[in-house]
Amino acid sequence: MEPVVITAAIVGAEVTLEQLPHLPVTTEQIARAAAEAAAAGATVIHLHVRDEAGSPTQDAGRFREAILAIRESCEVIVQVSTGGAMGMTPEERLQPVTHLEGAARPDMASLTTGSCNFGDEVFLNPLPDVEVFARAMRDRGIRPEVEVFEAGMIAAAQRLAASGALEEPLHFNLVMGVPGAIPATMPHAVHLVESLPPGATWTVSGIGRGQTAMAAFGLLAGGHVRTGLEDNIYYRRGQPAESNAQLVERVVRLAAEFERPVATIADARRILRVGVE
Ligand code: KMH
Ligand code: ZN
Repeated sequence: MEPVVITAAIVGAEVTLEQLPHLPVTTEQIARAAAEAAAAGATVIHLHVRDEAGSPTQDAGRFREAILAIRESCEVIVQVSTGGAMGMTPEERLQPVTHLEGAARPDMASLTTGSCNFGDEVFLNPLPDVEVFARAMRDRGIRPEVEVFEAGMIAAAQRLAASGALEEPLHFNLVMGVPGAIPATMPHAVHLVESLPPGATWTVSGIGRGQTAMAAFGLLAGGHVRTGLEDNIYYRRGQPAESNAQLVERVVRLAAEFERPVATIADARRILRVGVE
């Protein structure tokens, strides 16, 4: 089988320092967490950043610092978040795509192609805004990862591909287990994978309790796997995760059991079509 690309979502926007005091939030902590995750086997870093107080921000300056520090410390594909945090404006969320140049330019960016429940809140992504995001990525050669929190988001991505805003083949992240959105269960996972357009690549993020089962599903079904403190602050029930690297190490062990080699950075670039013709 194809090598598995492991993404580490090392910071997130919803996890607080009260919940997890060792969450990496400063530039130095983020660079160290990325390097440790890369050493453990991750080849993609899904990146959010925080301000001085540890609150989520989409400030381009903070992203620039973090991306440059990550690139100093390891060789990975940097994928910035355009989901940001609840309540941010579309313009604010798009800054890491529109405001970063040169060595700080990201390789990839997340792109959620619809709205959904997010706990008690609504993660709002009207399609006209999503199209602006997609075209901004396309104009800058930044590879989108389509974030799928509900099944209809796959069809919405195909509409954007039909209009030329997204370039095929598409790459998807099946985000399963956000409270109020699609649950992290096998039948839902199978349905999502069967709904993907031909030629698409996909990764799966099991949020919270669904983490390990969804990682195993991704490995067995020929997909790729995302893990990290953004998705899961527990290593197992009642045991807080020590680090992003600890979560990556578990995926690497599962991959060995299921005889999936772990992607090198060159494999990851080829599979995700990042920085290759
Ligand atoms: N923080 C969530 C509202 C993304 O990075 O694109 C959305 C999120 C998805 O994390
Ligand atoms: Zn994110």
